[in-house]
Amino acid sequence: MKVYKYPAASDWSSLLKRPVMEAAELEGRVLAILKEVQERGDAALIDFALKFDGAAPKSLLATDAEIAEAKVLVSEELKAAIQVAKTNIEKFHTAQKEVQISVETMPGVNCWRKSLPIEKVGLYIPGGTAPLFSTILMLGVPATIAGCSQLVLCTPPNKEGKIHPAILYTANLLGIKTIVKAGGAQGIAAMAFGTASVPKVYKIFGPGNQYVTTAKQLVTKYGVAIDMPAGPSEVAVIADKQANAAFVAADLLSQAEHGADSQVVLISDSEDMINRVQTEVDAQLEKLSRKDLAAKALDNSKAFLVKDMNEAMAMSNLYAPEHLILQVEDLDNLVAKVVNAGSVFIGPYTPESAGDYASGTNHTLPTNGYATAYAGVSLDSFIRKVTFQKITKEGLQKIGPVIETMAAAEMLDAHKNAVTLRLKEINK
Ligand code: HSO
Ligand code: ZN
Repeated sequence: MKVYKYPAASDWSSLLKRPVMEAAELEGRVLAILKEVQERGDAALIDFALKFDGAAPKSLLATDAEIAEAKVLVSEELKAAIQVAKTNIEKFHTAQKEVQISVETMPGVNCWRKSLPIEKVGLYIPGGTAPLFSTILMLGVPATIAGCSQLVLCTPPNKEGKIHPAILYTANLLGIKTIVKAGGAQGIAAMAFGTASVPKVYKIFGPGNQYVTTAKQLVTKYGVAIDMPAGPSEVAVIADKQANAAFVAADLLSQAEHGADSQVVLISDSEDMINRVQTEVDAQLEKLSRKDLAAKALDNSKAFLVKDMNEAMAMSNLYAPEHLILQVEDLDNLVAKVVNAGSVFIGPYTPESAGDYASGTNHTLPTNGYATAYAGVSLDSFIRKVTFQKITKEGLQKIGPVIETMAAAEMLDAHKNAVTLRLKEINK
């Protein structure tokens, strides 16, 4: 980690810049994949699996036999852990249901809003170096609570043309019927356009590599919605002198191990703390199975020494991290000052891993500074709030003249007439 001591506030935004992706070249390659899938459907998916994943799957959809096999392969311990996580995520997301309230804005003018589920949703689950079956819980649980009627899951097959057992097990546990062996941009294309085996969906969710991210962005041009724009995963930790350096280091490393492009930021008002964290990071890194990936991420990571905790929070708010971890003495004071962050982890015993897996909050969060404007995935991401209104005769007599006056001023006669005709009939 490179250490920056007391950087001037005017330099903060350039110091906190995320690396930019080479978009143009990638876009061309991804567009070609989208086009192939759009034109050749299932046949293209099989060809791409052979080319990118190393095997052509015998069937594009996971079979009952494969699901049965996965149930045997997943340990009882893992099944029990998944169950606890699922229950907590269910509790937290069920509580997000809104009670429908009808508002009488004027006598006889009633307006209300109803949450309607998005009927068809697509969940992308990365395979690759880490099979993120926890993401199935984060997307599948709220989709089910929302009442989405069709859930389609796409994930890359391995070299045997199969899906990782924990992914299959979790998807089946949630009752997801359509589990497709298609990863990368081709998986996104399949859900966006539909193929003989893959139903077309209205909204696509989930993390992925640069191909997946670019594909998601591109299919929005075809009328498909996406959860949010995404970039590499990131964390900022604010730690003061009394923080536990080993805990801080472990949290930084847990983010760094996601990938070489992960972003890790430490902000402290204590130089001694920064030094101790560095020592701990070096020691803990050695023991990690993914130490090469984590080390690469750490190479691009930064530690900032700042004047005090106010400055630390101001810097974090400017960075708008996906995850923000606070390990400071005066927690309440600092928590109150959080403005921009995807999800906040408070105190020494709240590691990011808790939210990544099991505490109940969602781990699909805005990266790349989008925490300034986007929230993470929640129940709301799977519904549309549709407005309804009903006006009585008396109501229209009250509000009608207002509408007539405004329509006339906008010179929209037909709008005005829609009211005038009715008022004439009422007053007959
Ligand atoms: N930290 C990741 C989520 C995750 N971690 C899944 C482990 N598994 C992005 O929020
Ligand atoms: Zn994680």
